[in-house]
Amino acid sequence: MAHPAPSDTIAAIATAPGESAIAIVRLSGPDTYPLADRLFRAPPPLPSARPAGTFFRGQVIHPETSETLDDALMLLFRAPHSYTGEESVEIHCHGGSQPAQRVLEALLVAGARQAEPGEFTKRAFLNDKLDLTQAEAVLDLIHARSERAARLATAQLENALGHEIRTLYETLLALCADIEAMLDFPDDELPQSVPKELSERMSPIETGIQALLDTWHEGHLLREGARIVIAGAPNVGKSTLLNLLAGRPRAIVSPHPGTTRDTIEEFITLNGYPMHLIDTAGLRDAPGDIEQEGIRRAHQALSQADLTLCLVDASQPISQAELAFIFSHDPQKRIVLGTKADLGVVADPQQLPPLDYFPVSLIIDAPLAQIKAKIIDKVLGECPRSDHSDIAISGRHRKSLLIALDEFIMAKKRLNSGSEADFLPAALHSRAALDQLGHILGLNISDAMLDAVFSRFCVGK
Ligand SMILES: Nc1nc2c(ncn2[C@@H]2O[C@H](COP(=O)(O)OP(=O)(O)OP(=O)(O)O)[C@@H](O)[C@H]2O)c(=O)[nH]1
Ligand SMILES: [Mg+2]
Repeated sequence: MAHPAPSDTIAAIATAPGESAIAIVRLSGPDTYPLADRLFRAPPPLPSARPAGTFFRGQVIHPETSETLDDALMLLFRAPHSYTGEESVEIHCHGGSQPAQRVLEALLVAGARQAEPGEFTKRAFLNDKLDLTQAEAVLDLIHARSERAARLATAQLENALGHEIRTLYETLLALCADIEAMLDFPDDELPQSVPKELSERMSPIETGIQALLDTWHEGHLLREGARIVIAGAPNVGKSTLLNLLAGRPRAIVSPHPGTTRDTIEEFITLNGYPMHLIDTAGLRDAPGDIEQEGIRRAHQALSQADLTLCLVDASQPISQAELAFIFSHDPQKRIVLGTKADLGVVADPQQLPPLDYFPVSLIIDAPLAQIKAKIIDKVLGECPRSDHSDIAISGRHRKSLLIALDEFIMAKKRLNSGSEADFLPAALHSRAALDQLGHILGLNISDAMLDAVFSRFCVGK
């Protein structure tokens, strides 16, 4: 599906709102230089007569009132050597809420159009400056909540994932051509070994797709972060643990059971993985309305948890309700901590596998490093442990890869049958797999799919 080249000129503030030293307004499209000549007053030559890369000072003038809006700097880019691949300029004005807004409004009055979210990057994609995985990496980089997530996004921006997908795509493209060539052979002239050989050539592509799929869990963790819920009976030390992991007194801790009523969320990073910690109200048959609502919210948080830290008071016998709560969780998605071990360890949930229960004190020499290590271990699960991942796919990539793999397996089955009637379906399934790999790169992608990707961006990017 070819996408028409944009014919209008877009403008947007590219920096975050609020007080700052400078703010940047971006302008991109065919009318960039006529607009820059009209609105930017500086000593000659005019912006359009200056070379790309020039950065110079002037005043931004309102196109109708000639009022001076700001004293600013202008940076010039020329197509195709700009972020969008189009004629483009940046106006660096004073920060704060007014200057950039007034400059933007002047550009809109003069004929530019307010850019939609991600439209600059979308134009870069449409002008072949980036493939779709790189465009998505721009978004990942902006949203990165940990250094590791930023490193992954940078590697993807440098095309680590795009390169891998493109290699698979090109190998499969050649294979598709050979499968389709079989269809042109007269009935009995095709050597019997050909379908088998073609099927064997599929194996490395299948392995490649599977290897990429295996990176999804880590990619999901790095992009979305894990949701870790701290839960248990009242007074077992849930808020104490939240504060310990957060490194600050985020939640109120008190000896009175039922202190925490609402869910309390705190963001942390462990080993470079973003994590949302959620402290919850103690679970019990609640006496009051407010506590009942807190417990309802606790259950809601638990239903979305990637990992639950089930806390029990190790200095007390463990109740049937607590055991039932622990066992309601998949062992891969729970850690059972017995708190208050400094008061003596009484609770001994023998029914639990020995490695699944950790008596700790949260107030005397709390083994914070050990607790963190256990959390990371559980959250990463089967994820391959590498210090620096270059490739970890997103949900969109996974969806396409899963369909590609299905199509691939069906194509292989047809080829392996050796029956001539199966050659056409084999060719169609291989093409369908190829299309899915192409979609990851942004090839032959529908406008709706593109809009879905770019609508997640901020305006000005
Ligand atoms: N001795 C001892 N006391 C602890 C430990 N952990 C927490 N406490 C104390 O236990 C009391 C309850 O701690 P919280 O962290 O408020 O417990 P909670 O589970 O959040 O309680 P609710 O919000 O009421 O459900 C406080 O007085 C803490 O100081 C521990 O490991 N040892
Ligand atoms: Mg609490």
